[in-house]
Amino acid sequence: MYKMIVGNWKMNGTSADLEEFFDFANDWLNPMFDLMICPPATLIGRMTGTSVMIGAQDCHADVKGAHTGDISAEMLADAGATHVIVGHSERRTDHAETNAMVAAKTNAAWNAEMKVILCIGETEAQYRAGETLDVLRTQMAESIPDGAMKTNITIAYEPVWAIGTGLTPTLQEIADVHAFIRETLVARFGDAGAAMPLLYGGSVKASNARDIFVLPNVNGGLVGGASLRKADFTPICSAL
Ligand code: G2H
Repeated sequence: MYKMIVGNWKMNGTSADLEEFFDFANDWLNPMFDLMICPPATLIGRMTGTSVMIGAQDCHADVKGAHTGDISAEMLADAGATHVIVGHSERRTDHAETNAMVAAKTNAAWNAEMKVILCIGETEAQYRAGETLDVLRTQMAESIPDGAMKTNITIAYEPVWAIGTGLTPTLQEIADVHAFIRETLVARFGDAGAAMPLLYGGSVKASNARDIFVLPNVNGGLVGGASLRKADFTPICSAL
């Protein structure tokens, strides 16, 4: 099964941190899996020319225009990123991003010939109310555009209540949710849905990575906090 680990640095990292990362990244470069880092946009240009894949953390839905502080997919591609995360729950919360906006960003990324890592996940209240599958079904229906296939999209399941909290669903819950996501993708996209990579994200750490990564339909992890330090990230990469 295809395997990948994506480190999402969020709003962390300076050029000094990147130098430190490259000092030890060679330890993990393993032809058996793809390793991607999504640094802050300020560092994308500094990552080019290495064997680590480069992802951005967000893009605007427009190609250009009066959007102070925003960055288009075309600009991210021009800087050297091949992938972009869209729909991360922190974007949905901090910037009120809707499923429709996530779909528009996905199309913008595809138009710029970038690949998308599209995040879905339920809040703690939705989890407690037993609404997880309904929430995910709606998010997938409304935020994944027609035309999705393994060469242009990866779906990341990130329960919002597990992000940065140290909490994770049980292994059975992760397996069940990933099976549901797969089933839903296959129902809509057929063989293309069966082939799309699925990542788990939310408090992935050394102590749980190996157990999560062997679950069916889990092609790897989207790792936030634990991707920032060698001592935390190395065992996660070794677990794949
Ligand atoms: C979820 C994840 C990375 P963390 O956001 O996207 O973060 O691993 O810190 O929970």
